[in-house]
Amino acid sequence: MNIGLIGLPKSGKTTIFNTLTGQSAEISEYVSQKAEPNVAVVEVLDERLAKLAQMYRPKRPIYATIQFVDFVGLTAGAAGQGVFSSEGMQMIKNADALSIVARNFDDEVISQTYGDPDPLAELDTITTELLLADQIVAERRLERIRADLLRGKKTPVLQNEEQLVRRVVNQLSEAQPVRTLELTPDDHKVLSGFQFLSAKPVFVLLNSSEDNYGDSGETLTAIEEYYPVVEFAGNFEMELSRLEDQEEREAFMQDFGIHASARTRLTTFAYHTLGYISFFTVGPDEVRAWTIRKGETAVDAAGVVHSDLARGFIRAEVFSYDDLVECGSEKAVKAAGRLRVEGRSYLVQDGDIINVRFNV
Ligand SMILES: Nc1nc2c(ncn2[C@@H]2O[C@H](COP(=O)(O)OP(=O)(O)OP(=O)(O)O)[C@@H](O)[C@H]2O)c(=O)[nH]1
Ligand SMILES: [Mg+2]
Repeated sequence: MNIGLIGLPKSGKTTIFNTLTGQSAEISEYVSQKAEPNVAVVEVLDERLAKLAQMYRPKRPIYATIQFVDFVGLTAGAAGQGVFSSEGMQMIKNADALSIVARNFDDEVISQTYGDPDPLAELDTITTELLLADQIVAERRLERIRADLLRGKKTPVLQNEEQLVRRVVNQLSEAQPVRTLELTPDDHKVLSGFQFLSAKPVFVLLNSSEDNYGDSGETLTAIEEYYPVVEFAGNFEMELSRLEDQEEREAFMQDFGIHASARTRLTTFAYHTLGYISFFTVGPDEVRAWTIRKGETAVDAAGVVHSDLARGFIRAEVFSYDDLVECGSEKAVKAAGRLRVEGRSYLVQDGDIINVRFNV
């Protein structure tokens, strides 16, 4: 899973990135020139994994990870080119989900160039930009399909696609994102090739200052009408994440009124709002947590572990973490008849422990 940090210039994307890693990727008030991604691989803390490690005693437990990508040069330099650079657009396309960082802090230098902070206006600009990019893609495709249909290529597949893309075009022309269209799994398959930006799950990160953190209730409520939102004090939390001394760090956090580190808050929030769930693989060598999205199947889960497992999928042996804890051991789970054999299309549940039988 990778989440792209996007936003208008100087909203604090790299600062947020740094809070996640404790790293110091370059931040500045001034325009950055190069175009390259900063990538942070962040472990998703999960108490269940520690418990599983106690039971199976593997060499090491491996936590699930989420990648956060901060793209240097995301935004276009010159006026009239749209908000995002073409490399930036590509990065957005490649992301599984998006986190829009909105500026909610005062900075004289930044305000001179980009105006006073106005998070709602920033969100509006970005939302429009993403919808517009999708609209261009959808309308072009619709024209092509119609030309083909006129030329006599009236296959059911093409006619079906025409209907579907027409729905997308209508949706976008009403300024509604593709993500809120009701789609069948087959529709999803047809549309996935288009990589529509507004089809991606999104949440907003309101980047406040040390001074106004906690005072933006109205703004948060307004944003919540459209997007899930979480507030950060980017700069302050970046400093915190660099403190070596854990006790000192926790004392600062308590004073400031934040209950967990930026990293923990952000991964937890991302999990909840993006519909991510965890499943586990267990054994004496390795106990490991993996991430997939709610609604994904046993064969999807197999593919997350290894493409061979998906290709040669025969069946999945599944039991739940809760049953394991209740029964006390895998053996007892089996004896209680709580180990299930599931097929490819089984919908994976959070906390499933899965063993894939496969043959390649
Ligand atoms: N006061 C305050 N300043 C911040 C905060 N977050 C970022 N800044 C400042 O805003 C400036 C831009 O921050 P960056 O993190 O580089 O912003 P960015 O969105 O990555 O910028 P570009 O990648 O150039 O678009 C820096 O000078 C930061 O110190 C914050 O929470 N509070
Ligand atoms: Mg940056």
